[in-house]
Amino acid sequence: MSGTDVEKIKRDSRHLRGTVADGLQDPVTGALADSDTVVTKFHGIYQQDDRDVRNARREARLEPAYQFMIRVRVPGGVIQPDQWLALDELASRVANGTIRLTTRQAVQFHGVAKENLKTLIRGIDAVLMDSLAACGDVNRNVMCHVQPEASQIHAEALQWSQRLSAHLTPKTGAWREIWIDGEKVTDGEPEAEPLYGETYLPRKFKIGVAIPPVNDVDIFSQDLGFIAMEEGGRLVGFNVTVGGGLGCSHGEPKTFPRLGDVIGFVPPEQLLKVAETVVAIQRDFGDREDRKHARFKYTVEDRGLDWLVRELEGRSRVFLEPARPFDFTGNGDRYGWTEAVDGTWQMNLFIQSGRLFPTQLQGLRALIDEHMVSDVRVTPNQNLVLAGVDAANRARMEEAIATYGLDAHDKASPLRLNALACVALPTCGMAMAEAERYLPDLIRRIEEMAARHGVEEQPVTVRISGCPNGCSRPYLAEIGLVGRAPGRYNLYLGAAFDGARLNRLALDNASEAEILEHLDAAFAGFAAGREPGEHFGDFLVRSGFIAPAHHGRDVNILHDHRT
Ligand code: SRM
Ligand code: SF4
Repeated sequence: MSGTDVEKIKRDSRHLRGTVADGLQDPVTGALADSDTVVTKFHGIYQQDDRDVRNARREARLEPAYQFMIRVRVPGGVIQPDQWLALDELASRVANGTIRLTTRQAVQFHGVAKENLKTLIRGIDAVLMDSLAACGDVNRNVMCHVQPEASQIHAEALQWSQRLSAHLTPKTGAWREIWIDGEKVTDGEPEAEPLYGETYLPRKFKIGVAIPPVNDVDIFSQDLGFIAMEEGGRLVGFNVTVGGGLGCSHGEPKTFPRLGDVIGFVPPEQLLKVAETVVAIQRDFGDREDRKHARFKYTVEDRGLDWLVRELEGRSRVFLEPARPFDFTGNGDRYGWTEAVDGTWQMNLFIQSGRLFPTQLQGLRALIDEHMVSDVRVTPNQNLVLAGVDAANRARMEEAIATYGLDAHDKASPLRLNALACVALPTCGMAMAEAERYLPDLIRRIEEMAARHGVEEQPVTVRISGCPNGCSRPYLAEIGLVGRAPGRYNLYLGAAFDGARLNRLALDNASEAEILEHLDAAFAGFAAGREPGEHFGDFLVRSGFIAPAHHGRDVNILHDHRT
């Protein structure tokens, strides 16, 4: 669908109503009208079909096995116990029995039939959650570093991310009207969208809040990023980053991943104004014709940072101060127990690819039923933190965690703990190759290889995506795989462990055997030539095994170390 088509659908949708309510009543098909599938994205609802049975159904002349993915918005990733229990119950009653934690700290249900959509959405509304703006051309789930009680600054940053989320949520009543109340607004424009207007943004928009030294939110991949700055234990403000984004398309050099640029510093009280103004700038200047050129990163790239700062300061009258110094050490999670400032404990569980299966869900239910946790938190790396645990309950909790197979961080290798996979097949309509289902095997093979070279204890980030959209942020991994076709991937190498440098194409459209052979050479070099404390990606760049990407445009330019 062209950008112009999507713009028309948005304009005609009467603030995201379309004909969704009528389409839900149609018993003849499990699908919605094409135009409504655009509208429902803004409601956090994606129409999909089970791709494992797509061909068989086509041959049997059946319509695809339509089903829906629902993404629940969870600003900062924090979920209250009663909310978690509701999500859990809905997963088994009206979805496919699993809960998928996402790379943006949200929660997804898969395999929901059209007739169950209302039940599911009403279920999340009943515990004061929603899915509005979890997808669509609006500001998405606002991310925040996930261990807010480690210090005061974490708690404040979380609050700011939740305020940002509330401030930038569309004002339309369509979500409530269609899914909850059922009352139709039939004519005219029922409510104002002061920020977004009739056509919302040209494209999705993403915001993250990072707290150095942890870059778990991958701040440089965000359209707009805020890096919390601390002085004497107090949050004094945020460095602002603009123009990050990762999605690109194979063979289309006009599309590329881009790292956000740090443009200055603002005190906390200016945060909402700055965010709102940047969103408005993208609303007014983003490309509304070509959706492949519509992200904010291209607006920034085409018009330049000086233009952006002038526009931002001119509109908001907020004047940026020079950025403050900061340092990141890694973009992964810290596993295991952490003591919070209030004396409680939090456990960061390792959930492979964020997929929680029924037994694990049962375990979480048991922990919550026994009042062992104050809340659960989805991390930016698809893991789960159990927060507010009493020191006295730690041993009992560890037992339950083992019984239900809830965590294996102490048994998993540093490679596995630093791996991410996007959903890909069988639900994602964009997938060109496997990701989540392939990750466990792929990592096992890389683990064996690292062990052969004696570097198995080195943490290395490995991220795999089923297509170049890059939902697992593969271009920020030391080893990135991006699907080309079934069983074939692009291999990218050399990103920085702290998420501050993109990687670069090392193999194009390669088989697993070719990838493993290439990685074998990389690990051999690393084992022989690394300096103390040096990370894999840094070594590959320093040793010339891979040329660095100085700009996002370099990422897809093949660099073969043998030539
Ligand atoms: Fe994503 C589209 C899954 C994080 C870049 N993403 C999709 C869709 C909805 C496919 C579609 O449009 O039909 C995928 C649904 C698969 C499924 O069956 O569930 C999908 N994206 C995901 C999730 C669930 C991956 C995961 O394994 O966790 C993540 C949900 C995040 C959330 O809770 O909001 C997810 N997607 C990302 C990220 C990472 C991030 O935001 O930190 C990116 C790269 C960063 C960026 O946006 O640049 C990302 N997703 C995309 C793109 C490419 C956008 C672009 O600029 O080109 C698409 C396709 C699109 O928008 O047209 C896409
Ligand atoms: Fe789907 Fe591609 Fe995103 Fe993976 S990277 S979830 S295959 S859109």
